[in-house]
Amino acid sequence: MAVLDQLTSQQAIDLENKYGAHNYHPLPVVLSRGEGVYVWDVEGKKYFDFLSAYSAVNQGHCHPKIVGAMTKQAETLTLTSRAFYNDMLGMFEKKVTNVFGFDKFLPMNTGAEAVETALKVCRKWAYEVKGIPENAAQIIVCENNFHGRTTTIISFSNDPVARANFGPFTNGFLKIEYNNLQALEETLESSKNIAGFLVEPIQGEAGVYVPSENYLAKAKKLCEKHNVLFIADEVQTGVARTGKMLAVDHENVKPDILVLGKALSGGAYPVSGILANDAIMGVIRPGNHGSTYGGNPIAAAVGIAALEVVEEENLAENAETLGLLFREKLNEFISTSTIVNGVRGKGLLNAILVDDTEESTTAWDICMAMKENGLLAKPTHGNIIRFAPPLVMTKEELLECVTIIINTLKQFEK
Ligand code: IF1
Repeated sequence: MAVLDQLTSQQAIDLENKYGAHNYHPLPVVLSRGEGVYVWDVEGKKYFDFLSAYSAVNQGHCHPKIVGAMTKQAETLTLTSRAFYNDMLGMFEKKVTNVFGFDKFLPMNTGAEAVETALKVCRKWAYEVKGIPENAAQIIVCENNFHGRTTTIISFSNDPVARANFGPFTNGFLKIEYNNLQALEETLESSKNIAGFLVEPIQGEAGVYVPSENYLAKAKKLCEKHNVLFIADEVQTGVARTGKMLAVDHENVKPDILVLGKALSGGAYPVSGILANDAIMGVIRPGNHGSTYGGNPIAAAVGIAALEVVEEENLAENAETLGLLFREKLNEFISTSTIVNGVRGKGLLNAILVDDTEESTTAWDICMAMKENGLLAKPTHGNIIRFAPPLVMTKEELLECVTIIINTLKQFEK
C-alpha cells in the first residue's frame, strides 16, 4: 500500500478514540506490519516486539508455516460448526493431546472461554464423580489472579478496575494467598465440597510472580490427597514461553485439567481449549458445552502448524537459554542501578521491578523511552515492566535488545 494511502499514526489513533470503546490505554504506537521479532509502525519505524501480544506470538509474527496453513485452509473450508464433522479437528485433537500427554482436548477460542470451560468441567466432575452435593461445589483461586474478563472469572478477581460495577457475581470460589501452601492445605481441610484449585504456574499480570521452588508440585500433592482437581491456567505461560512446553514441566507436575490459549495458534487466530484425561473429560456429553467457532477447520490447521513450529525450531530450549542470558545481563546492570530493584521470570517471561511507587508513571515513561529507542514493552501493574519477546529471537538480537533496555534505563537513573 503506498504511504499516501496509509493512515498516519495520529489518524489511526483518532479513529479509535472516536469510534472505539475506550477499554484500553495503548502505548501511542500504531503498528501495521509484523515479521518474526519485529513490528513496524505506519510511518515505517521498526521495533523489537517485547510483548508478543501478551505471549500469543511465541512463534514470531506472521510465521510463514502458520500463515501458510491458515491461508490454505481459509481457501478450502473455514467453518462448519460442530453440527457436522470436519476433516481437520480430529488431527488437531490428536496432535495437541499427544504433545501435552492427555486423553482428550475440548477446543474453544479465547483463553477466558477455556478457563470457563475448565470451571464447568471441574464442577460437573465434582457432582457426578466426587459426589459433592449439587450447587455446593467450591473452587479455590489465588489472590491477584488473572484468568480473563468474563463475569464469572472477574467474580473471583481482586482487581477493582476489572470488577467494579460488573456485579452481581458468581458464587463458589475461595481465595487464598498465592504461593502459600499452608493457606491451600487449611482451605482444603476446611470443606468437603472443594472441587478444584485453579492456579497460574507464574502469575503473569500480577507482575510475573514466580512461586517458590516445588510450590506447584506440593500443591498438586495436596490436591491429590483431598481428591481436588489441580487446574493449571497455562494460557500465558504455556507453549514454550517459560523454557519448557509448560511452566508446570519445571516441576514435573501433571495437571488434572490444563488450560491453553494464546500461542496455541502462534497469534494468528483465536485458538484455545482444555486438556484432561477420560476420567474427567468423560463427564461432558453432547449438548453440555460448545461454541460456534470452537474447533473450526482454520483453528485446527493453525493449531497443528503452531505446535509443529515450536517443536521444529526448539523454541522451549531457546527460551530457556535466552531467558538465562537476559536475567544475567539485567542482574549485572541492577547491581549498580538506582532505578531497577530486580528482575524475575522463567524462560522468556520476565519482568523488572522499577524503583518507584505503583502510582508513579516511571514504568510508563521508561516504556515510552524504549519505544523511541526501537523496543516495545508495556508496564503491568504500576511499577513493573514485563519483557516477553517472541521465542524465535536469536542470541544476537537478544543482546541488542538488552543494550537498548539498559541504555534506556540509564536515562532514568536517580
Ligand atoms: C486483556 C492481562 C496478560 C491470561 C491468563 C487467561 C487469559 C489471559 C493467564 C484470558 C489473558 C491477556 C488478556 C488481555 C491482556 C493479557 C494479560 F494483562 F490481561 F492479564 F497476558 F497478563 N489466563 N491475558 O493471561 O485469555 O480471553 O484474553 O484470550 O484482557 O487485556 P483471553
